Amino acid sequence: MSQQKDKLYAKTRDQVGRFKFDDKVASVFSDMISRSVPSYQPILSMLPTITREFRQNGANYYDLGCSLGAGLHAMSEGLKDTIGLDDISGNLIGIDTSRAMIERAKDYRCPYSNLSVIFTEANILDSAVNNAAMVLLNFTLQFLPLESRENLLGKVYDGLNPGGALILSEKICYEDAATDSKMIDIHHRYKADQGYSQLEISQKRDAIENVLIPETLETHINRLSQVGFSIVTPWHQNLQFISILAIKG
Ligand code: GEK
Repeated sequence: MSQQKDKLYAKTRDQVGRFKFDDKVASVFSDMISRSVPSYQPILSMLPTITREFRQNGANYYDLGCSLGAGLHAMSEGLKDTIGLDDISGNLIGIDTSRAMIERAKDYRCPYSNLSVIFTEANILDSAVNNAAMVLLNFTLQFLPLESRENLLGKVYDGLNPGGALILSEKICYEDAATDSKMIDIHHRYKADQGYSQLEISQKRDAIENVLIPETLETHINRLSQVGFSIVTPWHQNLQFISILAIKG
C-alpha cells in the first residue's frame, strides 16, 4: 500500500483527540515518523550492520511495535549473504497492536528464501519472546504504561539467547527543566524545517501528550542493567532521540 504525505494536523481542529495508530496514521506513517524523528532513518540504516554482529543461525528476530515493518526489513538485510558471509536462516517476527499497521506490513514480500516473516496483530505485553538473536523496540516502549516497562524488558532478556542483543530506541526527557525545554524547542524547529506548520506542530503535541511518556536516559540504562543485560550503552543520539544497545552476556 502506498504511503501519503502527512497532513493529518494541517487543519484547525475544535478538539484535538488522543493520538491513535489508526488507519489515517498508518496511511502516512513513513512520512510522519521520518519528518518527526531525526534519528529514525539513521537508526534503520545502521540496523543491517548491527544485525550482522548478532546473528545466529535459525534464531528469531523480533520487531516489537513494528508499525509498517521497516525495522524488520532492515534486519533482514543483515541476514542475507553480504561481505562474504553465508546466508543465515531465521524467523522475522513483527508484532503490533494496530490492525491498520499490520494489514499494511503484511504486504511485504521478503526477497530472501532463507528467512520466514510473520506479522502478528497483538499486544507485545502478552506476546512470547523466545530463541531470539535480536529484539528491536524502535520507539515503542515510550507508548507503554510506565508500570509495564520493566516486566516487558525482563521478558525480552529471558527470551534472548546468550550473546543476543536488544536495540531500544526512545525519545527521552531530561531531569533539568531548562535542558528539557530547550531540547523541545530545537525539536520543534527541526519539525518546522521539515515543512510542518506551527499549527501542525502544536496540534500533534497536544494529541501525543500523555500517550508518549518519555523517561530519562539514566532511567533506561539503570532498568536495562537491573533486568540483567551485561553491556548497556547508547550507540546513537540525535536531539532527544536515542538508541541503546543492550547485550545479554
Ligand atoms: C518502526 N518500530 O517503524 N503492543 C504492540 N504494539 C504497540 C503497543 C503494544 N502494547 N503499543 C504501541 N504499539 C516502528 C515505529 S511507532 C513509533 C514504532 C512512533 C505500537 C503502535 O501501534 C505503533 O505502531 C508503534 O508501537 C509505535 O521502526 O509512532 O513514534
